[in-house]
Amino acid sequence: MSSPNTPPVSAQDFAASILQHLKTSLGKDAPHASLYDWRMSLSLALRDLVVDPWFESTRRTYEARGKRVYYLSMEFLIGRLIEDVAVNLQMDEVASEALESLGQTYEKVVADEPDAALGNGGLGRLAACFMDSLSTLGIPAYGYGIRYEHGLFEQHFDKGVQVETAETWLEQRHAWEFERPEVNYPILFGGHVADEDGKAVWHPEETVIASAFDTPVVGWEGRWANTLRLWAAKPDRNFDLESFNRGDYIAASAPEALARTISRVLYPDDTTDVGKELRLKQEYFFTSASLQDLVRRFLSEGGDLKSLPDYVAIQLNDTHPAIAGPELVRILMDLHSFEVSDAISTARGCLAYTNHTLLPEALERWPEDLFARVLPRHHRIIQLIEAAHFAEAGEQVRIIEHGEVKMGELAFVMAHHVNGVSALHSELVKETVFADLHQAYPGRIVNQTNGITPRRWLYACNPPLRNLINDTIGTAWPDDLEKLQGLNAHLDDPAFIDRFQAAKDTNKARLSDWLKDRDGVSVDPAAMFDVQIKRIHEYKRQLMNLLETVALWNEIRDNPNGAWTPRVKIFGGKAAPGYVVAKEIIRLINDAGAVINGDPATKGLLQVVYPENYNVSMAEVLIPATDLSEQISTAGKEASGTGNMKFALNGAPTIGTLDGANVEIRDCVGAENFFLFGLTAAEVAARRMEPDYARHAIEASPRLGRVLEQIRSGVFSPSDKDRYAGLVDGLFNHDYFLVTCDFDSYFDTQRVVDTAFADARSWTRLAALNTARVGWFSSDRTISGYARDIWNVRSMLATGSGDRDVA
Ligand code: Z2T
Repeated sequence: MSSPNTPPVSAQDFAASILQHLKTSLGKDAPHASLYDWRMSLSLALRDLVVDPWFESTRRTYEARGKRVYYLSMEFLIGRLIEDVAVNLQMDEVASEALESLGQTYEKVVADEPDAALGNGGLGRLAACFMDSLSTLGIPAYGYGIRYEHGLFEQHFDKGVQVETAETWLEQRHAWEFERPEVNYPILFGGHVADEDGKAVWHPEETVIASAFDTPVVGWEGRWANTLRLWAAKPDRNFDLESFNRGDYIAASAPEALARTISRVLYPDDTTDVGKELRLKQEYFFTSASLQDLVRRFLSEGGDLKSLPDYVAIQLNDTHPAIAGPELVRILMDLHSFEVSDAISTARGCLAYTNHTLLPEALERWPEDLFARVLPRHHRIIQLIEAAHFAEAGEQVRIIEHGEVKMGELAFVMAHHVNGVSALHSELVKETVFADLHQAYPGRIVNQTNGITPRRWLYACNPPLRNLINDTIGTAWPDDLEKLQGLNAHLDDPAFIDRFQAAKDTNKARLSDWLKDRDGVSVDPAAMFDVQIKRIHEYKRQLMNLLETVALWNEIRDNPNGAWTPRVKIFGGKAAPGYVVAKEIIRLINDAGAVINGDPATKGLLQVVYPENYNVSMAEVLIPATDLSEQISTAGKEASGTGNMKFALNGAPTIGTLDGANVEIRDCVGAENFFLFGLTAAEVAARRMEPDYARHAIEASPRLGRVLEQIRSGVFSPSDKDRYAGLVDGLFNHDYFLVTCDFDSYFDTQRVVDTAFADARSWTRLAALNTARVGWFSSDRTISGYARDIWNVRSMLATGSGDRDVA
């Protein structure tokens, strides 16, 4: 049995509910229903079961009048929801049984759901995991974001080159949301600020309407459900009737189209932001709508805005919603007659800011003239905020400088707490980007190491391992993940290790079938599945992985009778469309893969696989099937990583650097159980000071030199021999991410991995040990930390054991 609790509905009743929806919601009878019809009916039948817990949670929240959390995020990378909702309601087996009884295949219906890809990568997926944990912990919370019409682009390979096409998830009805046509707020842009009777008055020029769509987010065992409220942009009047009556239909619909562009598409840049006006408008659009909504709710319950910080905790997911500071000050000053200093301190009492990167190109800055044109009132308010900050802390750090508005500094100054996302990252935040502000406001920077929801990232995506864990330590672990430590006592039990291996084998076979069906690619499930899946970025060093792959290829060819450990190197990930080097790296992986995979000399020993269009659903298939997790970023660059946690939890040991949360994962699993290599963050900084460090590293490594020469000379691009000359020259001349310096250490450590993997039993023990020891990385732990250290909010779920007492 895999469901710990009794499902709320029998398979028979649930099948009846599905049929009812097929009839009344889809207008079909069973013989004529398409896969889409079945999927919608199943989704709606599941959604019905969420509504009661959702109402109940909302009712109790209003009654309790306690503090609520508002999580403002430009991105929510949700993925599919059928399995997620079914699992949280213990309805997964019932749903499957009900569909079978209707002649349908549950897995097929589940796979028909498009991914809700309203995010780029880690930051957006973290927001989705946090929503799951907030509900599981029973913390009254709202997620606020944008209902993008087009999520993250779809990736195709055309002769190995990434090509992007629009993602269209909303072309079909989205089963999970409830439209709230009555929840509308005007969002104002542009115009000018006039001084009227000593008061600054904003006369905006443009209005766009933010309209709400709510998705219930149900937690574990349906005990609690919060709301994810996403805003869609609409014109403030439907169309220009005058033009319409004149017969100028195109002109009549122009303002409508313009307004709607604001929620049209997700910007596909992860850590490389660009100062585009539309992006600024998106940020202000959803932030202003969210603040107007929470202030209205607070006032409608009779609140006095002076006490807003006692009732409202607003978390800014990076600087994208940092305009919340000046916007809340504006609402308090311009609409509710607060004095400047009261407005600022009240706003600061509500706001906290999470930093997700140290990469300078990702720290948002807006040209001041653009900013002042789009948000003239906020431009003035930021000057007031800066003046108040100078008075408080001295004039060391400016918010507006060199004709730019610096959103990181703004968010920092307007937040009562600022947090990093791993222990190392939070220390580096104090030492680097915000060193001066840290001096000025000691104690403001805190750490909350990221986490992942174990419901999606183990329970739902890995049934064989879930069942083994249930059989071994019982079923209390999904919302108390440290219970996995109970597996430690079984690590030396051969029967347990056999079953762990069998679970991994099942997952590897499933991945093999998936690759065959989807891409026609055959892989050997007995080989080591070595996986690197994440956005393509120079700092994440997919290029180093590829160089190691080529070096290994050379080595096998030189020594064909060696005792090689067969490997399948699996890559997955998208590059930002404008990121030229990242796209070259993708092409090189595909080009090199084609040559290596076609080489009879290494067949069965080395294979490169790069499935198109990596997304959340693909991760759910790949991660449970992984033998080796690649976490090889340049130390000091990956703020945390969260994929690293998902792999370890699913029994994949890590090869990695001392970066981000890798450090804490290694602490949990034990240094002897982690394949560490490479320079530390401090050594990286020192090495960059040495002249010609890359050239020296290449000269010292004949193995690396040979690989670079092969790539440069066109071994993998015979029809276009110079294709990668620029990429290789880049490594010689400005290898900012130290691929060359860490290469030998990485290669050597991979050979240690080869040897370790060859001993199947001890490798499986290592894999199981990973699962047993990384329960700390549950996002329930992370959210409990935010609740206690930053938000000062409490769980609404009374439990006898006090397990879920988060504050
Ligand atoms: C993102 O996914 C991350 C950082 C960003 O900085 C932007 C995006 Cl879209 C602005 C990632 C980090 O790179 C990763 O290390 C971290 O685990 C993740 O955010 C969640 O904190």
